[in-house]
Amino acid sequence: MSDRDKKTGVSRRGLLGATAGGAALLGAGGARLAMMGGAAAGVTAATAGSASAATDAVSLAPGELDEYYGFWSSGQTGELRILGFPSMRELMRVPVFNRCSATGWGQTNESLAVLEEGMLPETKAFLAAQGKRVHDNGDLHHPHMSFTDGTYDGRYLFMNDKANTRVARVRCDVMKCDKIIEIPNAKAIHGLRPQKVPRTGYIFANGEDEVPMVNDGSVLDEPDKYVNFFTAIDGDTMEIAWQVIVSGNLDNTDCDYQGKYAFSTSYNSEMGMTLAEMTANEMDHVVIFNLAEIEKGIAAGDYTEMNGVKVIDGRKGQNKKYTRYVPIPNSPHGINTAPDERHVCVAGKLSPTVSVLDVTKFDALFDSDADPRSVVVAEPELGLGPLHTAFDGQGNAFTTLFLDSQVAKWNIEKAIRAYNGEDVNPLISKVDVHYQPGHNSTTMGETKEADGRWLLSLNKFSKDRFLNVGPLKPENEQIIDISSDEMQVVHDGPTFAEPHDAILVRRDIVNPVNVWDRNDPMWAATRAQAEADGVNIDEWADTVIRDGNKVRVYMTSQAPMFSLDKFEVTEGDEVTVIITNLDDIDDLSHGFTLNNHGVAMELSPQQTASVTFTAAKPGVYWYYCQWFCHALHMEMRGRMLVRPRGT
Ligand code: K7E
Ligand code: CUA
Repeated sequence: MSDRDKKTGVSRRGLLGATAGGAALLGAGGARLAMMGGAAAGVTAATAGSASAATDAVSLAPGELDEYYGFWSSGQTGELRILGFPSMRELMRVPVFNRCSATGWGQTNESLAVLEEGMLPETKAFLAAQGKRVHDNGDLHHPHMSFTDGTYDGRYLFMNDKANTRVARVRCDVMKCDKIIEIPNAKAIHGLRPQKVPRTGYIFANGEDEVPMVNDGSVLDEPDKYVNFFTAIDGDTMEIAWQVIVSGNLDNTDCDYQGKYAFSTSYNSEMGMTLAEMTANEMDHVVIFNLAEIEKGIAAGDYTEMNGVKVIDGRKGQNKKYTRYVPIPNSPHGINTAPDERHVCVAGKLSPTVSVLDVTKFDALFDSDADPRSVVVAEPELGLGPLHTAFDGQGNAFTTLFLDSQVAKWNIEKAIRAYNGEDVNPLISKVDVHYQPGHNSTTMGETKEADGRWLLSLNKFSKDRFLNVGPLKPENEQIIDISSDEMQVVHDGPTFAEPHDAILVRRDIVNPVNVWDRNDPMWAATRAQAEADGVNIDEWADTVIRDGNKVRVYMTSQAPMFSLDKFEVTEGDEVTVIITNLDDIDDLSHGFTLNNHGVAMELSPQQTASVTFTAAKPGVYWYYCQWFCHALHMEMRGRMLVRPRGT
């Protein structure tokens, strides 16, 4: 029990009671958990860190820079967050699947183009029926950077939207989203990972929810008609390369360091629809995808075209060239490839075990009819509710234990020896975290350059760790010093809904620009329109073009003024305001907010952005710059006159 717990009189075990009760509801799975409860006893957990020298290591003096970029998901907030690590200072929010009031993401024409470009036609029609053009929510779980030769290369970040079945890309040069695609056939993209070797390459994306193969509303309770999809996306073009139909719900995914295989955990191998059905089996599985065979199968025409995608049948019992199903206990969740470039750790969730797969045994699995379990080389019992595993690059693994509210440190090689009958204990130590951890992440830990310096535990509940802010509490992300075998919690970090995952990237890998390139593709369409209108948007512009009832207002910003301090339109006009920020000094962002029109957008140095609205209310409306840019920032404003129709 931590000091904190003693103070509040709330025991960690007591807090767990409620959650453990929840597990019991799962029936067979819960019973198994309860039975395994004592399995990992014998290792005492370290107490959580109190203020000490170690906490100094994560705090920075004013003006100092962090050693790592942290790229955080934000769950149902839908954005990507950038934190400095280990200070945990939030540096930036990058809107992706959400609507952003500050930057105009989801409102500017440039962002709408990104949001609409990769949308399926049926979704466009569906949204139109709701009077909308784009979704304004998303559920971003898994942000991962592009790789070259097994480590991060600083080009892109890729991420999923579980809520609306999308995959997005963020450019690391400007830290803006430039591509969003909706994945056909699949539903609820969850696990997502970029190919590590030779480069990214493919983005692997799991469809979590199974749906009837023909989902036209005529099928509900015919489980054999339900299917699920694994998708490979080309990370360079953001087009779908191929899909594989699989058995079972896909959860998380990862791939090897050889460029040959991707693999996904799958819960609900039962293909059940209710909680009881979904947890009936003691064993679910990991699906292994043979990339070369799938590519050959596609080339040879062994696919069905579904909604424009080439789909291979990789269901259990189908053509074994493409997939193999490895039985794993019990509703496995996280799947993480170790920096040793050989071992893959699969967290058991409802089983207290982590199953270790050896990728060097995968060839034999596909070449012969070997027992799929032959690729399992260890299965240590670590504690209750193992969800995700991170690595230190020195042969050790760190697994979050959701139900136990702990992180277990264990040694992969020792786990293999124990599995082979040797009398060794792979478990090194445990530490209490606060509370109920999901993902965890080590510095550079999902690359071959894992450096073993810090572990981040992303805990779902914060309970008593912060000032009470009402029934909705922040989550708590804790930093753990892993420089010695006794792990020590050195920092609490509250976060808003609901980061699942984060990656910690050495700062030398990430090198964004300070000022936009005037020829950035982000506003190529806007530039083409300006050229057609005979307006040079790279220089001072103050032109109003009338085109029927469409009005295009070109202006520029330069602290502390807009080139137009007024313009006139007529009631009912469709008005597009196009602004280039001519300032090219670091940090000199302006913005354009139009009063009582719900219009606001960002204009960073050398950026062009545009926004379209209908001038529906006659009158004078002030527009102003919403980024404090100059001593005369308040004076950086102008007027739009909307004349009544017919005047
Ligand atoms: Cu474990 Cu969506 Cu990565 Cu949450 S998933 S924890
Ligand atoms: Cu420009 Cu404030």
